[in-house]
Amino acid sequence: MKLFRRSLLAALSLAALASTGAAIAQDFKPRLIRFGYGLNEQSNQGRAAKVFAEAVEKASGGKMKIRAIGAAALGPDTQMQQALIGGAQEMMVGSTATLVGITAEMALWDTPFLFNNTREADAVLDGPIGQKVLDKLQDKGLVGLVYWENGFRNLTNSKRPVGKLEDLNGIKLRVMQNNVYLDSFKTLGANAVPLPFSELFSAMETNTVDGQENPYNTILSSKFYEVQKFLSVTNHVYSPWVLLVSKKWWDGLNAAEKKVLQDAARASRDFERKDTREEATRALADLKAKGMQINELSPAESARMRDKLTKVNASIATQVGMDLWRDTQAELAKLRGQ
Ligand code: TK8
Repeated sequence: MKLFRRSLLAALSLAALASTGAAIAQDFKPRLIRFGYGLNEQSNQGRAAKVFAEAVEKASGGKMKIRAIGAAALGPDTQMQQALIGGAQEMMVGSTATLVGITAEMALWDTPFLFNNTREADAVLDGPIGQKVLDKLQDKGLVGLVYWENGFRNLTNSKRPVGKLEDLNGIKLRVMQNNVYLDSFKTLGANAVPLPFSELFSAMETNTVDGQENPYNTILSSKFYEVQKFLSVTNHVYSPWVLLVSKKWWDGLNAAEKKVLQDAARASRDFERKDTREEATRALADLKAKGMQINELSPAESARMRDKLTKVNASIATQVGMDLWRDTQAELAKLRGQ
């Protein structure tokens, strides 16, 4: 009888092992993970947050539960970052641009026209350079898991069509809260005003600002077309989002729990990029149908904008460090077959 019981137990634990893969069920403690983000549930960010949540719950046998909270209900990016650092919130996804005050190396991603296309963006962000920048977060109390795509940014405003640089003169333009964005748009002649994303819609509605810049997906999902008439196709910078974990909380997880989050993060990244790109290909037509007037910049005007913006590169290089800047340029040259 005793022997029988022992072999039954052995068989049961073998079955448990088989059903959860390498990890054993008791490796997962019940955990509630507050995961904040800034856009609404119907956005690309919201859809990918859901995919992440489902992947985590499934891989942990329902033990690790993600409570995804969108629309900046837990506060704008900067506030959530502080909550993560202090351990009052477990996870978030947000713009790398709002992290520059914490980790200067993040300014690398704000370099105007750094990437020519998403192939270059994926290669650099997912490669050693992207990882190096993520690793810098650790000293500041944050763990960066993966980059999602926010996308190439385009300019909108409610004043006038912007088809050349001079049209930007005096336009009150909301920018993300960091010095690179502020410098970039001042250089272009706009009256740049830093504001958190969560305050942007009402600032445009009340004409506190005239315009803003974001990828097509966000202009669509945040209904900016309701308060912005003109869209200029500038593609002036590729913006990543970054999936962040509170280091304080992360350090209390065991290896199996960390692996669940890392694997789910990668799965959500692959889903998010595909989903975002699909939506972006349709979005311009959708925005036109919603009544926006689209202005394509002539190649000559694009080149003028690009030239002007290269003025900010020197200060970005100083901010992120010359080694990182040079490594990135070298990596891009390699990717471009130069
Ligand atoms: C959402 C923001 C947004 C960003 C911005 O929280 O602030 O304009 O592009 O995606 O992170």
